[in-house]
Amino acid sequence: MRTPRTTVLGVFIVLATAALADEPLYRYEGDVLPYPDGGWHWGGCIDPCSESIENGRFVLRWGKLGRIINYDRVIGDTPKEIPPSLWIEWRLRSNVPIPQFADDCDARFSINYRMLFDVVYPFGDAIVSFSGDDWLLGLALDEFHTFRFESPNGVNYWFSVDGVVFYETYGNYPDEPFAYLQFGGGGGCGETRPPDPRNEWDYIRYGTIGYGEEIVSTRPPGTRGLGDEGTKIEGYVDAREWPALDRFVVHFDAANYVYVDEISVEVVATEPRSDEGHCGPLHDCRGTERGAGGDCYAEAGQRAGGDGGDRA
Ligand SMILES: [Ca+2]
Repeated sequence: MRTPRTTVLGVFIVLATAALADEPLYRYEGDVLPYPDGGWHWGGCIDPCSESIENGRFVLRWGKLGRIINYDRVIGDTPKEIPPSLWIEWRLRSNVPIPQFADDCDARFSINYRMLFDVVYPFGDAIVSFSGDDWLLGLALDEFHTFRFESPNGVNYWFSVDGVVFYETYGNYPDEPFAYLQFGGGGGCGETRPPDPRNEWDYIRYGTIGYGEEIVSTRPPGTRGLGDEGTKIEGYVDAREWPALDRFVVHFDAANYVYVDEISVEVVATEPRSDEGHCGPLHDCRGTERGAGGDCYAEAGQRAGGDGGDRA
């Protein structure tokens, strides 16, 4: 006797166009101290400040008294060595909330690259630009967030947090044959300073911005491969088998360390399926592989109102 179950029969649509594959020039993964092993200059952490490596993360603690700590690293010091474009990405967790009347006393990140120089101030729940005119508030406190800087030309640049650009501007300093970055922190200040302020750096990476790398293959839930560029592919999704629809593997023709751009995924719920072994009332697909059965697959797409893509 079958046990009735209710799941969702859906259509999984992937629109794949271009993807970024950014070549890393340097990766600090938080598994050694930034100084002397990570290639940074000493940051000035002395008792009661402490440095440690915990679970692949570089952890800074300040004890009762905050003290500004800064680690510097040279990116390039001749025109030839300075990358033509630059991205920097870092993953940080802090338990220090932003205070009401200050915007610069927790973590910090500085970048000097060609015609730009700037500083941003991340907190555990916010990030603020040097001028204080740009910010992003309301981040989940004491959770990791991914911060990213990008400059395609050494003049224009922007910062984002978890993919959201909060600050975009341009530099107008002389074009220097020297580039460096700096990270550190101050351990918080004011009434919001926790008893044990802590900054955890999971990684800091930088490299040049790449464009147009090919997506070689992917297997989103229920689909049969990747269609031509810009085409939609559709598949069959069973909620019991794919509880995490936002996680699947994408293969590129070159290393991609940072993020995928312009892949959109749309999952359209169509109707509940009430009996294991049937694709709802559409088609009996027992004995076929999920997502590979041509008829069942096609009918599911039609019922969902999909445009059909390049289905066989
Ligand atoms: Ca790490």
